Amino acid sequence: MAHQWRGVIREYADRLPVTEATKVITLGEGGTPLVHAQKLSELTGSTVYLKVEGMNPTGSFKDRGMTMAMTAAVEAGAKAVVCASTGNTSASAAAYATAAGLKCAVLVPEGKISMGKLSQAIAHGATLLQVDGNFDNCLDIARKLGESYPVFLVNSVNPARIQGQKTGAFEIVDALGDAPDIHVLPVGNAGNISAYWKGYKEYSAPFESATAGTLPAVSTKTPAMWGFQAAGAAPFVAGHPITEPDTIATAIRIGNPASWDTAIAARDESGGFIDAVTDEEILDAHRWLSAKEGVFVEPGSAAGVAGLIKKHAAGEVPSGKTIVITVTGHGLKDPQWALRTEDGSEVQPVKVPNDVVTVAAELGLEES
Ligand code: AN7
Repeated sequence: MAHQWRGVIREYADRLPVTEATKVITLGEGGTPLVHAQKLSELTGSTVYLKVEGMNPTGSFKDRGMTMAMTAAVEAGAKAVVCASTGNTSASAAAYATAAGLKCAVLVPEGKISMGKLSQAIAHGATLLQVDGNFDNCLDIARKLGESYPVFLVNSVNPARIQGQKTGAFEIVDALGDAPDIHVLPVGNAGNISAYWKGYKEYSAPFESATAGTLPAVSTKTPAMWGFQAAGAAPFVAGHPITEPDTIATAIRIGNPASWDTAIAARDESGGFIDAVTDEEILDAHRWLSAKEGVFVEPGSAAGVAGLIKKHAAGEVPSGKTIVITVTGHGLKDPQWALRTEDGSEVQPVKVPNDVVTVAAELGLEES
């Protein structure tokens, strides 16, 4: 019988802090494609998959956590929610607040979020304030608002967010039949690497469900977590917060990650690492995904792929393994980068008259 995906809370209810009575706020998030990356597999000699999170309702992985955070907000009797964001969290919060019937305020760094994300927050009716500061400054303010004012904080410092986002790991194991050997992803505020590691750990051991007793282990192993930051915004590589983070990948332009300790734990417990890639490497990977794999992502989302390509060039990617890369947000969020050529010039589509012979000639076609 045909099955409609019910969103991550209902699909994984027995592994989330919800009950039968919970009023679930969902837009049908999760259930995203795990796409075999043919060219990356050829390159590395490993089997590489892309977890395409741009296919979520608002176009990024944030929706997995937002369904939980908004459900928790409603449960707590909140009337309004607030978040700081480099763009995707605000788009997601605005949409889910609308679904929940809550007011939503979002704080974004002025001039540093993409047009697509800005328009989503506005379209969904959020009150959007552009702060004269960076994401880290926005998050400081949002946390203080959550502590001292009647607004519910839906950033990933809210544990409900991490609970929802761990379902990405569940879906990958469910699709592959076991955990991959290596999991690669971009790292910004570090909620996602923390959430994936939590998910992989929970799936690799018996789990005490609040509603369904002891659930057996689903996977036989956990992957090494390989995180990649943008070189200009790489506090984990520096070993300390960065006060002036800078990168064209605005999604991950973050200098003082909130989930610092859990990200370090994910890195170390999994036997992985967190490294950096340059903006140049990010844009090359962005082009690789579009032109070779058929997957359109936003620049920040390409950081994991950039990292894999870089590690391969250094001879540090094993062959014969299973590797999953989370590509976190849709290319339509920030489409301008696709219209730039490698030398930085703007792509100009060729203009033709309304005439089949000229069009055929321009396409190099001969009449058959
Ligand atoms: C496309 O929206 O922080 O390491 O405020 O949008 O879990 O922060 C976005 C982060 C990766 C990094 N890829 O994830 C926000 C925000 C995309 C993103 C990240 C983000 P985390």
